[in-house]
Amino acid sequence: MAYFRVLSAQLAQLQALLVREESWAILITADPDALASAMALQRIIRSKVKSVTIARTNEITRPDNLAMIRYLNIPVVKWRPSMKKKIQRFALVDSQAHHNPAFAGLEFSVVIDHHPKTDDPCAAPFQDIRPDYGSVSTMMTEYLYSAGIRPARLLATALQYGIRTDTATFGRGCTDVDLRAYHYLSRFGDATLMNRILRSEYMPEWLPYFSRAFETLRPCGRGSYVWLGKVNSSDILVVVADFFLKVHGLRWVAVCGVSAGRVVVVFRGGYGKMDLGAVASCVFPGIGGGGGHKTMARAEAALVDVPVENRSGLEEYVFQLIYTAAEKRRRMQAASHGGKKASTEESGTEEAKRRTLAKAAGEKMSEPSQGAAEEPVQKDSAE
Ligand SMILES: [Mn+2]
Repeated sequence: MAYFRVLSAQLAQLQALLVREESWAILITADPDALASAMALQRIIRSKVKSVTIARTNEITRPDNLAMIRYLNIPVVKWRPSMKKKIQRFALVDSQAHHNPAFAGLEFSVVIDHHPKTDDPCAAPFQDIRPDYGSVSTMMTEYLYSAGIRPARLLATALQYGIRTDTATFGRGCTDVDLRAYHYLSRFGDATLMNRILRSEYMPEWLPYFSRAFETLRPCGRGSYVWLGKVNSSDILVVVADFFLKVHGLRWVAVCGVSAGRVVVVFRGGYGKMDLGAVASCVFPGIGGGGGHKTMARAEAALVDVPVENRSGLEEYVFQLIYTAAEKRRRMQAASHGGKKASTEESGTEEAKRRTLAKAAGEKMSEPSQGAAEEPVQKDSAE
C-alpha cells in the first residue's frame, strides 16, 4: 500500500554518505520531536556505520521529556565539544545549523528539519527541509517506511509522541500526512507507555508548591488568587497556574510568588470576556510592568520598588492590586459591551507599554503545558 511518499532517491543519497569506518553524532535541541527523529535516523543508519551517538545541547527539565527518555530508553547523551575528535560525521534533526550557537563550527552532513528555511545557506550534502510538515517525526516515519523498516515498539511510540507534541495534539499546523503517520505508527506503538509519558506532568519536588496553592487559593473578584510566597523559579507559577486552568468553572487565576527579588504574577484563563493581558498591564502601576494575551499574561515588579510599608504584607498587598486591576477592567468591559471601548480608554502610553510587554510575556508564557516555541538553547520544550 502506498501509504507515504516514496523516498528512494533521498534514501540512496543518504546511503551514499554512510561509511562503515565512520562514527556519527546526531545533534539535537532535545524536545520530543527531536528525540524521536534522532532515534529514527539512528535506526536507519546504525547498521552501516561504526557508531551513532545522539547528543543533546540543552538541559532536559520537563517531566514529560524526562519520562519519554526513561520509558522509551532513548540513548541520548549531553554534547561536549571534546566529543568532536571521535566523530567523523554530524547530522542535525528538527533544527538548522544557525538555530543554536552550540552547532556553530560543526560541519553537518545531514540536516532534516521542518522549521522555516532561512537565507542562511545550508552546506550539508544531504538536506531535507519541509516547513509544511507538522513534525520531523512525520518525515522520519516516511523515511522508515520507504526504507522498509518497521518501527519497533519504543521507536514508534517516540515518533507518535513527537507528532503529538509538535502539532499540539493535532490542533496546530497539523496536516493530513502528520495524521496518516500517527495512524500508521499506532499499529506499532505502545499506548500504555504513551499514557505514562502524557501523565508525567509534574516533578515530585513541585508538590509542596501545590499544597501551598490549595491553602492560599481564594476568590479574587470573579477570578481566583493563589499566593506561593518565595519560589526557586517563576516557572513553578506557570505550572501551578496551568493546573488551575483544568478546574471546571474557574474563570481565571492569578498565581503569585517572589523569585529573584521580584514579585511575579502569572495569569491564566480569560476564556470569558476578561482580557488578562490588559489586567496584567495595570497590576503594578508605576512600580512594575505587565502584559500578555487574553488568556495568558504576566506582571512583575522588583521587590525594592514595592512601598516599604507593604513589604511585610505582600500576599495581601498583591491581592488588592490584582483585585483592583481586574475589577476596573471588568467594569470597563461591561460598560463598553465587550471591551472595544475599554481598550481605547487606556492612555496611549499605557497601551504602547502594554503591547511591548505583551510580546515579551507572551513568548515567555507560551512554553508550559503542551508548550509552544521556546528558545532552542536553554531548555527542552514540548515543541
Ligand atoms: Mn519539531
